[in-house]
Amino acid sequence: MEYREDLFSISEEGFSKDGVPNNGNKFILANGYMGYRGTLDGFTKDQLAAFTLAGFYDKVKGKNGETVNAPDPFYIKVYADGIPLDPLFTEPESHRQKLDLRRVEFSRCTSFAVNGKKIALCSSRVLCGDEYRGALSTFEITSDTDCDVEIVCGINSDVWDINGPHLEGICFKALEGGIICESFAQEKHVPLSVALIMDGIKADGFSGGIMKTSVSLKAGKACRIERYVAVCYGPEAGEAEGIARGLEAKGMKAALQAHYDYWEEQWKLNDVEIEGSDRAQLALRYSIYQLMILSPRRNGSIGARGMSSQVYKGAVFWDTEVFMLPFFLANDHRIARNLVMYRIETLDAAKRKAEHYGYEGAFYAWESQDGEDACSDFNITDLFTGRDVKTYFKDKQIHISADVVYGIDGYIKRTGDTSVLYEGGLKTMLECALFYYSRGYYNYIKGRYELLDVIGPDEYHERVNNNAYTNYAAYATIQCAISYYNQVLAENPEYATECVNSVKEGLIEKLTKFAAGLYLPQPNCSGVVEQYDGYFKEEDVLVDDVRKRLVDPREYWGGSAGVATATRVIKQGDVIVLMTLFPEYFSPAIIEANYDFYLKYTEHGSSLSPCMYAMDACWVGRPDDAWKWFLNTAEIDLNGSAKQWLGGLYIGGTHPAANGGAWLTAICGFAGVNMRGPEITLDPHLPKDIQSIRFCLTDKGRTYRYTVSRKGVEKEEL
Ligand code: IFM
Repeated sequence: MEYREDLFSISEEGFSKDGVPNNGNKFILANGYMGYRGTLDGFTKDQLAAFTLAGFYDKVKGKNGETVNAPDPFYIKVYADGIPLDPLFTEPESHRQKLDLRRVEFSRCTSFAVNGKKIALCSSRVLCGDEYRGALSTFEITSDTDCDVEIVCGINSDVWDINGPHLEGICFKALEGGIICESFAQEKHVPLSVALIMDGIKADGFSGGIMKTSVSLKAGKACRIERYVAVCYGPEAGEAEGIARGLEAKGMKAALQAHYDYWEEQWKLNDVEIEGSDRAQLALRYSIYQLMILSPRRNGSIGARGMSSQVYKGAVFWDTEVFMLPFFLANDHRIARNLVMYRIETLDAAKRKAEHYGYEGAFYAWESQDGEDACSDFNITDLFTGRDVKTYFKDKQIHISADVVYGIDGYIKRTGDTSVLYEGGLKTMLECALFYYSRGYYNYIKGRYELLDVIGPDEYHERVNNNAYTNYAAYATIQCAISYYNQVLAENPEYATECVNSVKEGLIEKLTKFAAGLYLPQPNCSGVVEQYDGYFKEEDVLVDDVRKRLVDPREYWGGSAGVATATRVIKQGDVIVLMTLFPEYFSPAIIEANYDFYLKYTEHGSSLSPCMYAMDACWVGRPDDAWKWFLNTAEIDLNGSAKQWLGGLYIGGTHPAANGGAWLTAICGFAGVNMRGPEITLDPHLPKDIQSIRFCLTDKGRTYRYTVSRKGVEKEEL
């Protein structure tokens, strides 16, 4: 397919103040190490400008921990005759901003008419793909008349924090041609340095990180400022100046080319081409962009809001294993391994959490910050009283341990890399299985094991018994643990025995008995699986009727007083997640019955929701129904339609799980790829709006390009 710029970029003409917060998400740049919101040069925390560092957590006493935002080295303001050339204060003649998805580059051009002069500001920025601690920016000022402008630029250390301030001991040191900002994150005194070297402007006279200078512009001749940046923290904090200088020595053109080349390679494997719908093509590519820019550079995982801000505390949820990991399993097994190892390496924290609640085994963090649970006891603020509301997300969403095992299992199935089993993977699965065993309750009257007092994916119904998703997922965890144990036992009996004994003696027998007796809710006579004990007795009312009961649109629908709490209305598919993740337990007819039943009760209050319905719709042969869910998911960050508020809590930002869900729908739904079997198989269900879909999958070290069309499936090795 020929390259079309309009399907590899997004742009916006004209400037609107109201669009600034959403554009911060939509035009975001990231490189797996740091993310910079899509705000304009010179914007500050008031416009939600943020330079977020992935996986670098800090906790201010008495507040929630969150990722650290670095001081902003892209800060630059220009004044002509004292008038700010800033669309926030001076209406521009024209404004265009663009995100080039292929080159992973943000650019803008804004022109102003000031006292008879036309002055244009055009800038671009990248967070380097190759040297990921580096960043580059060009900034050009052009006037149609000779004139003087004043430039105010440097490093803005007044950063946006939700639960800050995190940075202490902020100090600036002059560098030749630039400045460095040194600080440390207060909790563990982790040092952070941001270095800025500028060419094209005399960089001196800084005060508080900012300098002012006057520049004489010649008509039609651009004043070009080049900025070379590095952000380093922890033991690498001392390297910032060297990295920035290294980039400067390379020169802007070569440094940018190295960045473009890096992303060109990433796109070669990860792009998915859709024929028939430009709208779907751009939205899917944008989703792929979002996932690629979040590929962690180090050991670590991906936060539920990526690097778009400190929303959700920068923490890692089940979003990663269930919604994002499959994308990396398609072609980037190194990143997939890192994601899986993140959980394996945080096993001790999960064991501590289980112990804290009086259980054995591993209870993974609902909101993981290096394995510790960052979820607070009061996760919601009541809109009317301003009081914190007790929620049970971290205490009762026990399905997270099963999701972790689902991820490890998926990784091994797809890659065949069993080394993770010996690097803690087997132990992790056994510990998770033990957790469910120890959490289980034997119901003597019914003669079965049950899982009581839990929250499933539908968070509007807290503390329910026998949530279908949780029970099945726990069952699958135990089966997985036993099966991998047997595999390792056959390969390396000594290791398997030592591993299982280190978890609990006689564990395999206990797990076998527990799994055999664990209650797995079965479909009723209409084929519907009850979401939890008593769900069918909840008030039978539909989503729109419940919505009408809201006093304020930002109200939380769940919790003790939510409008959905005592009704059948659910936040996201719950039984639907079960059937999407574990279709092997259900026939297509049962999946279809549940799709039809639960859809009308689903609010889609979570961005995770529509894609699960989309995949089920494909699998039951209704891909045209899936189409709308697909677009809804893939466009979520393009149209900013996702919920921004949860009670009084701001939850805006990007939605990488939905981006993963869009990819899942295209590949595993429309193209019908099954990646969880020993071999890749395809059972396509193309919606009428698309003619073909083309993508790469890497299998056992070899990469193949698949083309799925109405004529069938073609496969060629690359
Ligand atoms: O993990 C999700 C959860 O399922 C619904 N609330 C938001 C979380 C983060 O995306």
